[in-house]
Amino acid sequence: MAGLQPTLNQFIRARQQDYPDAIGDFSQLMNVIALAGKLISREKNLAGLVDATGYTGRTNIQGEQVAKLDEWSNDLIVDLLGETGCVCVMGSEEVEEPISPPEGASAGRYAVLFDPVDGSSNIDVAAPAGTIFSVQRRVTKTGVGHLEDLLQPGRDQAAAGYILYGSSTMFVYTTGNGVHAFTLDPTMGEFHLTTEDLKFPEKSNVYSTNEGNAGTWLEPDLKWVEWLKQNDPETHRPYSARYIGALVADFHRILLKDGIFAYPGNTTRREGKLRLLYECSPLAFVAEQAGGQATDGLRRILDIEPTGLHQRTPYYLGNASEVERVGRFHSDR
Ligand code: AFP
Repeated sequence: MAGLQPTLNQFIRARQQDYPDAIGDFSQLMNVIALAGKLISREKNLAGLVDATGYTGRTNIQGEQVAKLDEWSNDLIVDLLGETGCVCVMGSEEVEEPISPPEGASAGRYAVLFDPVDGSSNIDVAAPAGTIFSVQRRVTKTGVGHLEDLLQPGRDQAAAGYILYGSSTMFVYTTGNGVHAFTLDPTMGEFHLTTEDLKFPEKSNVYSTNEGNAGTWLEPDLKWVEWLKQNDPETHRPYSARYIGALVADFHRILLKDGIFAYPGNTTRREGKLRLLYECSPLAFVAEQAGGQATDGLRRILDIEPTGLHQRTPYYLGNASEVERVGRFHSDR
């Protein structure tokens, strides 16, 4: 029954006692991200009424149009995180360079990367979108705003997760001890635990990819999707296709129901579209903690050594056996 399950805050505080060096910074960070999620959720739900649909007229570092909600949410998260005193640097999809906490704020032990609104083109049509976040421990000793604190491999993440703005608003996170999901009760303004230690289901015959791009795909991906579509009931084929066009929403469905998400590289852009540090790595951490996998076709996403804040990677994410299978199609590439 809603309200009886622990709130996100209570859950994190209870777990924090397991960490001897915990001084409350981490739970503060999670609370601030959750607060941003509640505010973005409210803004998204009222989008047509509060001038939150459409674009600002600017393009971001990726050359993509900046949606009004992208900009608003980015500024909100930067302000909220910057004021905590828990961060030494932030990295956002919407900002080219590392972001320092404001002058006067103390520098904290964490570097936080985020995509403020992933799938923002869905906002105008009242479809799902999400926020993705990744928390790394600082590696530099002094100062703020260092790129080095952001350019760490995904396997070193202290925490990662996402907020899904769908028919419900969900907060899903991991600190490397399982994946936990919370649902926002908007009447209480609280996220309540809905699933502890979430795992991928066993069965899997759904694929999620933008097949409209197939004309530019490389041979391994063409052959893989052709295989998925063949009729062979013994191997549960053909697979069903599902694609929302917002990574968080596509991934959340797969995490709960089964399957694989793919955004391959292609002939014009070998590195694909999705960004390693604030899209792929955090969801890869969540996926692995839920018993799944994430690769670029050949390499484990969490082992990629980042070289740039906005670098991209081909991406295969989901049920372990499905990610292994697509890897076999890629093994001779
Ligand atoms: P937007 O934020 O510009 O809508 O992009 C969303 C996204 O980064 C990711 O959430 C989707 O999985 C992917 O792009 C969809 O890309 P395509 O429109 O090329 O399928």
